[in-house]
Amino acid sequence: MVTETKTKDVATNILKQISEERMIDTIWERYLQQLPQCGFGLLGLCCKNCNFGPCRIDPFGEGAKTGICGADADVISARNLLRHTAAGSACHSDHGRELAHTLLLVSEGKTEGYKIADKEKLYRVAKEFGVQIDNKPENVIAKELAIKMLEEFGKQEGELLFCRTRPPEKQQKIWTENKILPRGIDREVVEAMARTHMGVDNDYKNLILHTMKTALADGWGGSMIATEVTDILFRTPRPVRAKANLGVLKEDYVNIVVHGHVPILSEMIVEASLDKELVNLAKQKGAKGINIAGICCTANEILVRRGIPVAGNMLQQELAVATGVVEVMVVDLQCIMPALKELAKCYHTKFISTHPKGKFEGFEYIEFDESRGLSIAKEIVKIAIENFSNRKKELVKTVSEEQSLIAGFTTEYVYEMLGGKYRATYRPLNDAIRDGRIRGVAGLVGCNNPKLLSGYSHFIIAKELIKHDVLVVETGCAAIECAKYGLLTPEAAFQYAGKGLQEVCKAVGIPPVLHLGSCVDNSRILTACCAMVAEGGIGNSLDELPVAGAAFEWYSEKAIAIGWYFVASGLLVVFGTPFHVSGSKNVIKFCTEEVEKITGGKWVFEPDPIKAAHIMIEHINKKRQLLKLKPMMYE
Ligand code: BF8
Ligand code: SF4
Repeated sequence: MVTETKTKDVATNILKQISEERMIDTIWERYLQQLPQCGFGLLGLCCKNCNFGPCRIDPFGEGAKTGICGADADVISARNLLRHTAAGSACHSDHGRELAHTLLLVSEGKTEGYKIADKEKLYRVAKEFGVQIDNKPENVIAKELAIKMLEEFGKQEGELLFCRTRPPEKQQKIWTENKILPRGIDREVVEAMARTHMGVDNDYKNLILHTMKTALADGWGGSMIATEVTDILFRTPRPVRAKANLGVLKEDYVNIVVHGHVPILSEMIVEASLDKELVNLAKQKGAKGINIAGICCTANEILVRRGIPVAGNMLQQELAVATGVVEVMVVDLQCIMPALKELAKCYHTKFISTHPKGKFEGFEYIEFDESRGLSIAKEIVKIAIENFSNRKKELVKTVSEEQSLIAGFTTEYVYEMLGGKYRATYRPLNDAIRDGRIRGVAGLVGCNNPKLLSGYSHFIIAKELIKHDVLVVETGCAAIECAKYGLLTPEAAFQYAGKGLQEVCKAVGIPPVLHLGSCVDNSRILTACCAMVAEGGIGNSLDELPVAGAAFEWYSEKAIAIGWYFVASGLLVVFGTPFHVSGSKNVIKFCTEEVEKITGGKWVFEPDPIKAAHIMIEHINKKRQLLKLKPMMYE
């Protein structure tokens, strides 16, 4: 079957074509095979929550208007929405829990290969958590912090700490008044599941309020913990040069692709690949060395901290294997397509899963364990080296596309970069916005989806935003996508940015599109927004800031959770395709209009990327007007 990717990424299109010639289906064929997709599913009007059902609502004709229990379109779609959000929040938060647990093990000396890499951050976050740090050894502080963080997951009463220490007062007040300030991370997810059981919560607005509470537990809870602990264990990123796209996979190297999300594994694989003995062994086998490349967000984690090349984003996972030069693809959790197992039948690549929570039929399983982290990583690297000679020459098809980029911008680094290390401040950024050099800031995050342009929309939107002097910050697969088109370079400012943004980028030497990390690092966007509010002059709360966000090509439930915590925090969020609730006019109205009266944020669903960019620009303009900021300098 001949299918189109709709992206302009040359590497993707070449390897897609190669796969087709080899009669190997990729996500694009499988997507076509599903068309037309089920209308009830798309509209959110299908319910399988009990064995009276499955039930479905007829949105247009004379068919049923309620399920067997009497649940109508509003209740069914809102329940589905809450379940999706709970799954997304759970995924991020469970990742955060793993990091906090690793911090605990490190503090107890029970790990191999890990250490506290960012002491300054350890002390800062420990203080924030109320850990007394005077005269205490570092490992004791780390232990107390890890325990307090782990308690955030299991808290039964009270409030999530970061929801009190970080956001502006107004957001805290809104959450308290509407009873959506999360208590414990796990508690909100469990409650989401309980509320969506038949016969519990039957008020769609109440269900959506809990949707926001569950999402807030992700953004200001699980994800924020994940980011902070990752920085503590593996150091806070600083701008670093690197390369992205499938061309980073080199024929003359032993290639290991790390795929998934939790850097506990990928960091150790990188560490192991530096081992002299293993490098020599690779050379003995005829390779020039060992090349690690990432896919998905674990790629972003090791990119922003170590400058490790990114092979690609989610949609490129199968294509990486199609180069025929991947000796090992080692995976942990999230966004790893079960389809990979089919590739194992064709290519020499060894697929290794490592996590008890994420097993794959057809993959080799090597359980990862922090107490032997480095040893296990070395074992995996060795398997890759041994597999180098098993390449099937006739299937080798590397591509040349690799693009330079700079990644590794953080909330902290923006302070230094703009204000100088000794006068850390957001003042220059706020001034640039106030004076009309920069219109505002937009967050472009999330996935790539064959339903839209397989990632290309991120480039279109980012280009349009920077042209209108909007500084863009990115995470996840959106960031990898824009990297491929060169937007993550300082030179991109001269090519694409408006005059005002260009001036700022030139003065500071930054790209117009800043890569902030993985999807859990969307928490960095929250904290950067808080820093902008704290600096003053461009809004006294998050909902007043001239900022907007999009996860235009979202596919994942995690993206729904991300979008909701931004909306609940007062921001406008654009999705290219709506989440599956369109069968309920009331739910759609609540998400796209009424919620704004509660949180100041709202959803927009817009399938045209240029229109999506202009919705964000208009929103930023509206906020500028409300703040009575100066007109844009060059308009
Ligand atoms: O967590 S952007 S496709 S890889 S879900 Fe997955 Fe989406 Fe990529 Fe990262 Ni995020
Ligand atoms: Fe049908 Fe209600 Fe059961 Fe859902 S909960 S399957 S709508 S009877």
